[in-house]
Amino acid sequence: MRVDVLTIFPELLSPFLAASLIGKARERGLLEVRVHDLRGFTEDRHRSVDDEPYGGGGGMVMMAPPWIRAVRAVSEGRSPWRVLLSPQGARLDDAKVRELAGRGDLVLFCGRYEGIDERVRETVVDEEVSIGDYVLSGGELPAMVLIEALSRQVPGVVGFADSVANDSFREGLLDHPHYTRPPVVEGLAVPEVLTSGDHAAIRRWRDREALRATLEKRPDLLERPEVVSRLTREQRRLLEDKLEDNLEALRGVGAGKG
Ligand code: 4GX
Repeated sequence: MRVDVLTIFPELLSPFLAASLIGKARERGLLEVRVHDLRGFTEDRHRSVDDEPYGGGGGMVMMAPPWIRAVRAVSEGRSPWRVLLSPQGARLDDAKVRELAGRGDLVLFCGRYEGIDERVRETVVDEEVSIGDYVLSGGELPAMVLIEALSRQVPGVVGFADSVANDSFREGLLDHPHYTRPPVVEGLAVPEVLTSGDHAAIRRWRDREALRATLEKRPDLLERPEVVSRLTREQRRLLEDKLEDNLEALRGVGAGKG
C-alpha cells in the first residue's frame, strides 16, 4: 500500500506516522507513506499557497497551481487514486476504507483555510472524503484517520489478537465488552462465564453481548441485510425474541392514537 500526502504542515503527520503499528508497518515495507510539503511546489519568492477569494468575502483560498504541480510530481509513472479530505465528501465508513485500501496507491490532499480553488477538484481529484459532519481547521487529521484505518486493512499490519477483535466489526456488529485484571473494580465483578474456561459458553456470551450492545447503541446497524445475514443462529433467535417482545408490548398498549 502506498500513500502520498500533500500538506503545508508535514510536521503534523511525521510523529504519527513514525509511531506504533504504522511506524512498524513502514519499517517492514508493508506500507509506504510519503509526506510532501506543498510549499515545495510553489514558484514565487514567498512560497505562497493561498490568496484572496474572487468575489470577495472573508478568509483565504488555496491556489490551484501548487496542488496541480505537486500531484503531477508525486504521481509520475503511476496512476494513484486522488482523494481530497473535506466536509463536502462522502462520509468515511468501513466499506469506504476497504474500497480505498483496495486501490493500493493513493494521494491525499490536505487543505487549509476556507478551501481549495474549485479547479483543483475538477482537474486532479478523483473523490472527496469526509470523516464526519463537523468542521476542522485542515485535512491533516482526517488524512491521519484515513491512513490508520487503511493500514489495518493491509495484510500483516495488525497482529492476530487485534484482527480477531476487529472481526466483530467485520460482521457489522459492535464489539462485545472486554475485561481484564483485577477481578473486582469499584465493587464490579467480571462476568463469571469469562473465568469458567468453557470456550463454547464464552463464544455464546460474546455473540449475545455483541448483539445486545448493537441493539442498545446502534440499532440502525441491524437494518442492514448484510449484517443480519451474518448473524449466528443463536443471535437470530435472540433478535426474534426481542422483536416478539416489542410486538407483544405494542399489542398490550391497546389500539393507540387516532
Ligand atoms: N472531514 N476540514 C479540510 C479545508 C478544505 C475545505 C474545502 C478542501 C475543501 C474535514 C472533515 C474538515 C476542514 C478539512 C476544512 N479543504 N475534512 N478543510 N470534517 O472539516 O474531512
